[in-house]
Amino acid sequence: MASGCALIFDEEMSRYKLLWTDPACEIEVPERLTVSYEALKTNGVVQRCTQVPVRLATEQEILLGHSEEYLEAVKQTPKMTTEELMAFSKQYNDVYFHPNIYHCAKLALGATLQLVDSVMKREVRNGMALVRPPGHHSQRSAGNGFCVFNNVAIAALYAKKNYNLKRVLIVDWDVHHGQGIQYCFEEEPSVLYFSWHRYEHQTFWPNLPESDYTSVGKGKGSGFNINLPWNKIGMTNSDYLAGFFHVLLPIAYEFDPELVLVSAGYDSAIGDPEGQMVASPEIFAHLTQLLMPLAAGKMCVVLEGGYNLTSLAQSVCQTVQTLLGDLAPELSGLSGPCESALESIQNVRRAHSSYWSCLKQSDTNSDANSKRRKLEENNSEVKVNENPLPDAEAKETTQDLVWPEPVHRSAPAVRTVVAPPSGAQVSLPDGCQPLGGISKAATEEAHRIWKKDFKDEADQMNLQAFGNIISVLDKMKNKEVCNGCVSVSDLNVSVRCALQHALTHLAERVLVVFIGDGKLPVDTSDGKILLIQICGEESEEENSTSRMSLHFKEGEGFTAGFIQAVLGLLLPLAYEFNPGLVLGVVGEGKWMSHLPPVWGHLISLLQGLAQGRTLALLQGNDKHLMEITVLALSGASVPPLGALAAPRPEDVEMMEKQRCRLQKRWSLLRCTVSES
Ligand code: Q7Y
Ligand code: ZN
Repeated sequence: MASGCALIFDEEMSRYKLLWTDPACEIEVPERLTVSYEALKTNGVVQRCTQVPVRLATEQEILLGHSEEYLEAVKQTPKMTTEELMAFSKQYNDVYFHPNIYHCAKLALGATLQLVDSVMKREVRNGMALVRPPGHHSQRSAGNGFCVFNNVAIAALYAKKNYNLKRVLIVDWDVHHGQGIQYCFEEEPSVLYFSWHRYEHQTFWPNLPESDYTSVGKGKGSGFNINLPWNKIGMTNSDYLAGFFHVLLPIAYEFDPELVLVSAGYDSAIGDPEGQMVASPEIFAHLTQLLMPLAAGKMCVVLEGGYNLTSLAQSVCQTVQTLLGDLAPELSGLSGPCESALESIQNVRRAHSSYWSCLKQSDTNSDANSKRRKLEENNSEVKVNENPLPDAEAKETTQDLVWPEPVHRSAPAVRTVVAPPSGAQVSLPDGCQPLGGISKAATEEAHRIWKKDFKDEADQMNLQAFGNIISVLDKMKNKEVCNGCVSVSDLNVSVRCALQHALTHLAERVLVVFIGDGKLPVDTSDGKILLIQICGEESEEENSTSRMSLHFKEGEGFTAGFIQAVLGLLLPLAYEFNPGLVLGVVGEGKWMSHLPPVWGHLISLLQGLAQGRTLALLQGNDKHLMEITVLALSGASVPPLGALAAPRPEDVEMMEKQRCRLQKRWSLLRCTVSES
């Protein structure tokens, strides 16, 4: 499996600038690139990446996305005088030309295509191209919004053509709508385009009606264009995560891309004069992390906007460090999305509900009314997250905002330790080691917990498991390792031991994700434990907001239901809970044969939590399950889930019941506005 992260950059792309006064264009400066690259160097990131040289895009490649007339016109710009360049620029909207910009635009596109080649040839797993000029606004016959050639749109066409790809996902997290990409693929079902953007009901640039959620694509491409408009400024980490959990990720999983391209603009980050949003640079670590399990990790990130040099450089570092496998930083203080974001999320989900089975709500069937009534009751006292900046004040304040510098991130050389069942041979990926012997201290602690809590339940086998569990947790505490996987025979006592030790020595809050039947003996009454159970049997009604249990039957629709639960329920709950440790527990059960692929994805997606601290406890001797667990824990990519069947209606209903029950306490679960 491919590893490594490509970084593609050339200083040459900083050698053009605005030569006259134009307030609309003055923010697009050469320093955007040099400052970002310097930050990567300072953080030791450049040295850890695979340096891939840029190249000039060929005319044939440019013509994949642009008309001959436009190419011919742009080709003339290197010879123009400043006056001629000014006049030339005026035909387009908010773009400036310079004698060297044609050269740079060919390098920007060439760099993007080099990245696609490196990833598709498996020379690296993923990578980032740091380029100028950006691309997502440029159109077949027009430059627009600082963009000359549409780097990412052409990259998708190039990947389809040269690698015979049938499904490419483009995620545009820039704060502007990449209308150029939308126009390019509007009728194309092979390219799924997702963009969120500052919109403010069409009052924000580029002021297009087609940037709204109602533009879902045309003809065969219907359902393959997703616009999530932000109608207020001041959107937060919570709003962005809600957009991922409730819109992009479920659709992306159902689409099952073979390649992910990111139009990575950082004008959506805090401090940006254009975006006026307040999401922190660290959010990009999480957005990246959440996309990495798709397409077996094949992800090409390409710079678009970003005009606050500090915020831009920090955000670029967060992105590349995540591509390299560094542990995601903590996101604290998450809550639900604000009412305006919720409205947009609900609208785009509804606009796409006939195209994606993950969005088909169970309340389109007969008992919709009772469900709606229940929803109303539950929502009546939901507290709504007020974004910190009222519109009027935000304009003046967001640019002077100060925010903490992101904390240093690193990953220990040995990321994962494994204690397989005795005698079993498990193949271990890079960055992964056997746990080995148990320290004296861990053995003593195992005995202490046994004597105190278990008396006659524990035996020699459990004592061995206790020792392993305590060893792994101690290594996590000492930052020797990041996570671990331990084979156990008795789940109940092992979980109790792990919780007991973790809550006293490692974490204030533990998220327990339990896949299995029966009841784990876990006391969730003090709020320090959040227990999410996914099992094969219907369980009794719950009323605790510290527990959620979901049951799926084996067979058709299992994987679809499971992943929908993970994306739309488990992850929002987990992120809002913000645990210091994730305990992933798998018991034996008849649905086990379907579990490993989707469990691998679950473990990968959970790596954004607790700074990657996960302890997996696996019951029984399923070698395949242990291997996929270890693969995901080590940060390697897991195999794609393939095309998903529709989740079963009764499963969707069960999940929506849990959302209704829990969204009052956990507002990141919300994906609809309050009904009043
Ligand atoms: C394009 C862009 C690409 C100045 C407002 C001018 C400029 C719009 C172009 C933005 N205060 N609007 O950022 S990512
Ligand atoms: Zn932008």
